[in-house]
Amino acid sequence: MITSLALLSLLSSFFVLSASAATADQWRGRSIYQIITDRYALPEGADPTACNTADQTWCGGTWNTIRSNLDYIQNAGFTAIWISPVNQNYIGPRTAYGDPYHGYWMADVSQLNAKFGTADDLKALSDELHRRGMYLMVDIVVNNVMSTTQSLNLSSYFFQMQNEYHPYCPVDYSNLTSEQNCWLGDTKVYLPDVNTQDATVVDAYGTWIQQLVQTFNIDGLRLDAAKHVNADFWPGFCGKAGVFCMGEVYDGDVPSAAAWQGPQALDSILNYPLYTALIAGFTIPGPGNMSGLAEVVAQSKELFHDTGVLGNFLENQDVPRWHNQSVDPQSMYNAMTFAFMSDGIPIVYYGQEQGFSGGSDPYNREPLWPSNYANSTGYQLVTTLNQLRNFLVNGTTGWLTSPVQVLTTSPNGISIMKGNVVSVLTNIGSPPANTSVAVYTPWDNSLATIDILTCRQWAVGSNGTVEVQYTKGGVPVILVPDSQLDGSGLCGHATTLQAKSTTSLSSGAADLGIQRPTAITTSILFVILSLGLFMFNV
Ligand code: ABC
Repeated sequence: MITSLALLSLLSSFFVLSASAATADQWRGRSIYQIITDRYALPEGADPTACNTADQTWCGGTWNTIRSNLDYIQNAGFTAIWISPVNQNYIGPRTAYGDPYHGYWMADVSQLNAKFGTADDLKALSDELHRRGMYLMVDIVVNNVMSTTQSLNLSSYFFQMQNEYHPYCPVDYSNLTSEQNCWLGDTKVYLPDVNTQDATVVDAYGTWIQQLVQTFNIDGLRLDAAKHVNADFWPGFCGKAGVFCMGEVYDGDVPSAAAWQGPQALDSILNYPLYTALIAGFTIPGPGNMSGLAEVVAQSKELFHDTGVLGNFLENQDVPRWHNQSVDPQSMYNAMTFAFMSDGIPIVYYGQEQGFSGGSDPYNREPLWPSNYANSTGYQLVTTLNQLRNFLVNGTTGWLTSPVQVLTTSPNGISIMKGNVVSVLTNIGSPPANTSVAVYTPWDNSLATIDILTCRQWAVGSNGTVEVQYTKGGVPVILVPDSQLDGSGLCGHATTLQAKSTTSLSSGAADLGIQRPTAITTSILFVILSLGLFMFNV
């Protein structure tokens, strides 16, 4: 006869499990805001002028300051956040690359990173996100630890046996075995490679990630340096985690990147092939390679297991800000519209919505607080893109799972259609231009459509053509049949989702009708249980 305690813990672990086991399908309709925890918000009274990216040191952001500034993210329509790694980092003298303010320099992963807060702080952040119907994605580093020397002081790590690490060799990127068994980093800061082929390591990592996910109710994982770990490690690891896994495969080539998505490896990867093609298509000045972008879309649909859950981004902590590579704001606005209106989960890197323009690491990790979290043009565009996408995900059927198709490409533009939404995008830039593009849509003549970004009416012409003039400059255009906007809250249409979206709705939940057990329901069920046990005198 199972004891009361065993039964209780079984039941409570069931609730924890059910509460956070977010799958790829539940993430498909989400929109992610990526945060460098140290750089998002300061505690009350902190000096807002003290943070200088060149110093490569801590500026003061924590899990608590994220929690107390979630409105800025939720009001922009995001339904998930991705935060920096949460585990203990190197503690020691400053290195040639400064201090581990970014969270990637692992020491003992079984401990939390006290620089960002306590276990209760991380739980509080997770609970507050879930109260708002938002998901928590945590960055996880299993490929390596960090060391200032080639010989490891094993006592400072989770794995303390020499054979649990691969011997030192620098990564040779032309050789897969070297990429997976040699050490990232360099001789100033070593990143000793963990032996993820070792059975003890595999088991310990499995138990560790299961506990971390359950303890903090994590909904998804961003897996650092995923291509530097043997692919067959991931299904077991993610199985143990029981949540959506998005791997970092820093590779712009579709065939080699696509090999990392699927039952043999990962649920998803960061879409570096799309990033590389968006840069080549939309940066000004730039190659303006729109046909290359169309090619990547076609190849991706053919080779990726599921383009709908790939992570679409324009910026992150490893690449220069978009505005550093392309000053004209319209180039980012058009590229961002592509990322939101195509297949995949849109990811916005903090500060992108404020037009930050830092260069390579460390200059692309600027503090956000000097922006005063302003309702900037970029912030407004992101908010509208999220509002439309959340409506298409929750208020319509079929948009999320209908594969994107390229309607037209030209040297200065590309038009895509997903579901019944046509996006006409260009790289001609801000200056008004006496040019236009004709887009052939499958729509009937005289169909009334609305451009979501200007709320202007557009009538479809003969043969389903829509003519886009650039007399006001190269702004993105998103056309939706007017009749399909009821309930969206956009362009004067009533809203049926507004109330839900700011409270409990999560893009996935609406579709699948799953409501997270709130604290109240859980405790009621708990009381019923303990009553039951009492009655049965178990
Ligand atoms: C520190 C300094 C840097 C200095 C570096 C040596 O040391 O700050 O200035 O250059 C963390 C910190 C960094 C820190 C590093 C090392 O640790 O955030 O500040 O840099 O100490 C992940 C994370 C990243 C993190 C680490 C390490 C890994 O996102 O933030 O860095 O934990 C490779 C890895 C990738 C890694 C990335 C930084 O390096 O694969 O996991 N990112 C080619 C290779 C890629 C390689 C990339 C950049 O170059 O194929 O594997 O990424 O080095 C495309 C091609 C790509 C090609 C790119 C360049 O061009 O398709 O294949 O990528 O067209």
